[in-house]
Amino acid sequence: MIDHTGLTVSDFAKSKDFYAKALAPLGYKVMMEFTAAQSGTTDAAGLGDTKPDFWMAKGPPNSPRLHIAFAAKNRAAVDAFYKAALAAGGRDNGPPGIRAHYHPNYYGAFVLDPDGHNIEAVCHYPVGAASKPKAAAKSRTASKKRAPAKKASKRKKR
Ligand SMILES: N[C@@H](CCC(=O)N[C@@H](CS)C(=O)NCC(=O)O)C(=O)O
Repeated sequence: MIDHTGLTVSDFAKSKDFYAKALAPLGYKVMMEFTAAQSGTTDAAGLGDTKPDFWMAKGPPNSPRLHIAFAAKNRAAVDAFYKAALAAGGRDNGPPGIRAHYHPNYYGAFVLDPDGHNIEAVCHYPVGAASKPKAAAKSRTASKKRAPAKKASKRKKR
């Protein structure tokens, strides 16, 4: 399980503004920020919902570009991300819609950030099942048969 991740950006102020606006529809905001003097390395900012799990730092942009996908609670949030990201200066890399080659309920949108990093918002839930992870998981694994659960072996008490 990933706790937090990050990327490097060439224009820190520009990218911070881009991500703050693009990710707002997904519930993200800038939660922490350090100057180079404070961190001892470089300017950095952490965005998140309840904790800063997505970081950006000023520096030569990662090459080749990174791909980072953010979870959206429903398809409307994916649409809103796409609109906000383009309005914030992102470049279109795939409008909101189903990508059935991933799975039948994979609804995503793709935008390139100011450095060309491929940023996505994705909702895995079927329509009407938003915010119900169990329903989404069921829809993703419906075709897979489960192996019968093994009985727990009884341990002798000492
Ligand atoms: N333009 C494509 C973008 C698809 C895309 O970027 N998919 C991701 C995986 S979900 C990917 O291939 N990332 C690799 C990369 O960006 O190099 C679309 O709209 O479907």
